[in-house]
Amino acid sequence: MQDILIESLMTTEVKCTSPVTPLSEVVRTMRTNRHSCMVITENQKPVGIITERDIIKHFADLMQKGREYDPPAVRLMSGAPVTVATKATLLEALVIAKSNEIRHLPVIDDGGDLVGLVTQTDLVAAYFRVVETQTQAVDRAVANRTQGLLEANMKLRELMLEDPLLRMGNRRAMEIDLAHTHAAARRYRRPYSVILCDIDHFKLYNDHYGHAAGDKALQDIAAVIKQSLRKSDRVYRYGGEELLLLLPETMQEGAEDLGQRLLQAVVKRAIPHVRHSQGILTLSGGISCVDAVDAKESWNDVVERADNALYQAKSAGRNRVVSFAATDLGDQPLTEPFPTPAWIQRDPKNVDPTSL
Ligand code: GH3
Ligand code: MG
Ligand code: MG
Repeated sequence: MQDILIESLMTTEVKCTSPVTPLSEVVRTMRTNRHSCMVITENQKPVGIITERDIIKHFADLMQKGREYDPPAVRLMSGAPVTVATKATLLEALVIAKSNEIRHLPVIDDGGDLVGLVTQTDLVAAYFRVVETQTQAVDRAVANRTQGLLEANMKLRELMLEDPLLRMGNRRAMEIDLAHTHAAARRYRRPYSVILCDIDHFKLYNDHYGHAAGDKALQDIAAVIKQSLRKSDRVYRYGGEELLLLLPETMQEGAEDLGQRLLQAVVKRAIPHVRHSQGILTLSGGISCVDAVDAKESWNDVVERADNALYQAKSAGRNRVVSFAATDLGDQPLTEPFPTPAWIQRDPKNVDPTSL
């Protein structure tokens, strides 16, 4: 699986043009070549992309509002496009396309130059081929009772990107998305935030109501969280009863607002939990934010900070979120007591006393 690299899937017949090309010429070229998108480049580096959808939207706007008929490409194109490297794997490209909800991925070489294009359709088709081949390997191993069954099964599992219970990306998908988002944030000096959520006293819930009810409650909470997210936000199953939210372009305040809304939404859902002091299931959250990515910091460090913040939310009484900004290292103990109810707790050294 690791061997399937994007360079073997991409088309190199990618049509590109400059930001000043008039839209009419872009449309003509796409039509002549039967291409569904065109990449906008400057010095061979992709700086934007125009898809059929963008063109339809432009003409719809034109009809409604009487917009300029033939603007230059730069006026229609997306900002810095999401790209993949030639050496990215199929799984990486799939996660990047899915998490960003994009259908066309320009492919760049080590120098950042445009060298090809891969579509989500190409990726999905290649993925199904690989899964099919691996499934056949498992079937053969079963039929022949060969030693390779364990290995074949493991390889098949490695291909999975979705958690079957919660119908969201699993940890593997999360790691790929985080690595890509972190690298992009660093390249473009953009912020992003991570919220690590953990259900409070969930072991007691399982002990009291049974594992099947636990599964159902997990699904309910996952649904509540999904409903509270913006389109660009992503949620992954981090492990057991822990979910990780990845919030691109979101700074500390925005992440805290969302954290607060999530906790409130779970409280509002009011799933009974008689062995919890509050009588219902609650969540705790740890937030870590990246303002302009510190060159030394890896995405693992960002998640670790969120984990430390979560730990503090638990120690402080649960049903709350604690947040650390990029510069907070998370090694300062919080001073007790917390004001209650406390939906949001910031690391005290950053707290504006007037805001509490
Ligand atoms: P805390 O408030 O400190 O987080 O306490 P907790 O009981 O939630 O934490 P702990 O780590 O002790 O227990 C986590 C529990 O979550 C134990 C485990 O059985 C349950 N769990 C994890 N994954 C699943 C799952 O997929 N289904 C069900 N039903 N339970 C799960
Ligand atoms: Mg846990
Ligand atoms: Mg828990």
